[in-house]
Order: sequence, then structure tokens, then C-alpha cells
Amino acid sequence: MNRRNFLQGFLATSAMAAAPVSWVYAANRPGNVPPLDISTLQWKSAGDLPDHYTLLNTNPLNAMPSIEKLNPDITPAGTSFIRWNGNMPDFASIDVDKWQFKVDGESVITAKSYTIDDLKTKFQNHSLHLTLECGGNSRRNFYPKAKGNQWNDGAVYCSKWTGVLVSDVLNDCGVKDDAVYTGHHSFDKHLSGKGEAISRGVPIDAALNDNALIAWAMNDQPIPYLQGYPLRIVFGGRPASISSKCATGISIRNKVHDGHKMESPSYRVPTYPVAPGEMVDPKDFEIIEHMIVKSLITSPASGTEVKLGEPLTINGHAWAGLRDVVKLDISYDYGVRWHSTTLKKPVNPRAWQQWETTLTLPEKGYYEIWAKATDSEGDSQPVVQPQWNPKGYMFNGCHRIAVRVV
Ligand SMILES: Nc1nc2c(c(=O)[nH]1)N[C@H]1C(S)=C(S)[C@@H](COP(=O)(O)O)O[C@H]1N2
Ligand SMILES: [Mo]
Repeated sequence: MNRRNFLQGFLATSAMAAAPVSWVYAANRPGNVPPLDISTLQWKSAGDLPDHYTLLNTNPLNAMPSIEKLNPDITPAGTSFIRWNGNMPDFASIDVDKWQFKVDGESVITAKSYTIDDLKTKFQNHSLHLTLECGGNSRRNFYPKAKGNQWNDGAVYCSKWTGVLVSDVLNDCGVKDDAVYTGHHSFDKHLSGKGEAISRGVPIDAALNDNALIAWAMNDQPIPYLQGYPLRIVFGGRPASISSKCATGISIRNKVHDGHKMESPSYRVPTYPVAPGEMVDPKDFEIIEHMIVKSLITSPASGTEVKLGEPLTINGHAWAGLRDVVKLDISYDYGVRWHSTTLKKPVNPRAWQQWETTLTLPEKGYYEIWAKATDSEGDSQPVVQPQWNPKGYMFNGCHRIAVRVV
């Protein structure tokens, strides 16, 4: 029996009460129906990850999926990238009933603390598909190389999150007029064992006006451990570093938040265009508040072979930070000609959008297929390297795959 079958057998026959999944009717499950892939919810470390992940780091754990795994419209548990900045919590010891989410800070009117049950029952519940992209997604494409995790183009995903609006919770506590920024807090600790691993935030306007969530479910299941069980702050379209996993609270600050990884040059880009490789003074950086127009080709996998004359269906996703994507073009001749594709509207703002086209490549040989998205303000993806920056953030050059016609 391989590891996966073993796990499934174990999950089907044991009590199913173990966190995070409680499977009430497990005993009634017909033996020939395999359970949903819920084992992914309990992955705890690098050793649990299957072959479609490439490990960038084990401590802290950072892993990226192969791009074709991101093909579904809604990214399933067990395929999204995994990014931790510090020591992961001891997930199994988390008591979900006792979990507290605190709202405090200089600019809160009444500091309050909520259990997850309080959140579920006191506020309207919402489900949203939200795109989470690491600020350093695609970093490995920059030349010269920028230091940091060398993410492929897969440090992005769009799952369905269920929770309450950040704004509803902040308004329940009251926001003073002098509020400037939020500070987001998590349970996990810095690698040194002291202080938070990461604590970032957003301008107060974003916290009050984005449809951002304090979520307890991802794709209608408890949030997988590695994606932030039991509660996560989720802001679509902004650097995913803001979307705190294992979230313990939000401080309403009367200044720009000064938590760990808010300091320059973390999650910041130069305030002026710099030459590739140029040194930049830390005072000349500004915070990345949102991500920018970008796309992925998720099918076929790069390296696919097709027979001459055989139609090839190409599809993927496109997203544009706080904007919508209005056009997705592809080229199979290095950008000489561009061909339009069918592009869907987002299911809700800040969800990634699906596109598809079918083409028949004209003759035998090697092709590159490039995808280029254009957003509602007319901005599109560069075909070569975008503005280089010292930390390698916001790479949004066209995604490319190789196809051979035989
Ligand atoms: N608690 C906690 N939340 C966190 C982080 C972290 O290290 N700890 N990393 C952030 C960063 S930098 C990113 S890119 C996303 C990654 O989310 P994912 O692991 O679900 O892909 O989580 C963010 N939230
Ligand atoms: Mo990130």
C-alpha cells in the first residue's frame, strides 16, 4: 500500500475526530468510494508533500507546485504554494474552540476578543474566491538574480474562502478618526523563537473597503494546517504576506504598522526606476500595496508534444491585483502576432479569471506559447523582464510554455 492509500484507509476507519477535520458520517461511507483528499489538510511538514511540489526550503518551509497543478478554477487543498517565514505552530495542539481573535491598537475605540464561534454567529458570513500571490512570485525570472526564495510562477492561487468581513469586525470595535494602518498578527514565531515571524498590514481604507475576510474555511473545509489553520486573514489582490495564517488578531494603528517585515526593504520596491543590479538605499523604497496584471498557462504542461494538424487547447488564469483583466492574448511566434482568447469575468472581484483558446500550430517543430493579460486600465504584461528591483518582487513578464509539434 502506498502512503496515500494507507492514509486514506486510516482516515476512513479511525474516529475522524482528529483536528482539523471532523467527519461525522464516516461510518456510513461506502467502502468503494474513496474519501475526498482530506489528508492534505493535515500535512505538517516537508515530508508530507507529494512529488508535484518543489521544496525551496524546509526551515522555514517554502514549497511551490508544478504549474499544471494550478489548472482548476478553484485551487484545491494540496496544490497551492506553501510559504512560512518562521517556525510553524504545533498545529495538532491547537484547540479551535479556544482560539481567540483580538482587535486592539492605538486607534480602536473598544478593544475586543472573539472566539471563532463568535465570529461565525455575530457577523454575516461570506464566501469569496480570492487570489493570493506572494510578492516574490516568479522571482527566479529576474536577471541579475534577486536574493530570496527562487519562486517559479506558481506562488499564486485562488481558493474559496469563507469567513466574515474584516471591515465588519473592525467596525464592531469602532475605528478612531486617527487610524492609519492595520497590523496583522499570527501565532507562529520567528526562527529565533522570539517575536512574530511576520506581522504586516494594510492602509486603514483597504481594511474598511476591501472585501477582505477573517476566514475559517478554505474550499468548504477547515483551512489546511499549512495554509493557516484555524483562522486566516485573507486580502485578495495584495501581496499575500498581508494574509496572515493562524491569525490571532488585528491592531488598528495610528501610524504605518511597524511589525516584522514591514521595515524596508521587505515587501517594498524602489521609489524610482533602477538599473538591473543597482544598489538602492533602504530609505528609497515604498510598500507594495497591491499586485499587478499577470497570467498563467496551466494547460498543457510545458514540454507537451502534439501531432501536426491536431488542435491544441490552451488555457489558464489571469488576474490584476485590485483591477479586472479585460483581455488575454497569446502568441506562438515570440510576440510577432497576438491572438485573442475567450476570457471569463471573475466570479467576484479579486478572483482570478479563466481564459481558453484552441489553435493548430502550422508546422512541425518547437514553439513557445506566451500569454499576455491586459487589465481594465490598459496595463499589460511586459514580454521581457519587468522593472528589476533589488528584492525581486512583482515579476509579471509573460508566462511561457514550450510545445513541440511532431
Ligand atoms: N502566520 C503566517 N502567515 C503568513 C506567512 C507566515 O510566514 N506566517 N507568510 C505570508 C506570506 S509571505 C505569504 S506569500 C503567504 C503564503 O500563503 P500560503 O502558504 O497559503 O501559500 O502567507 C502569508 N501569511
Ligand atoms: Mo510572500
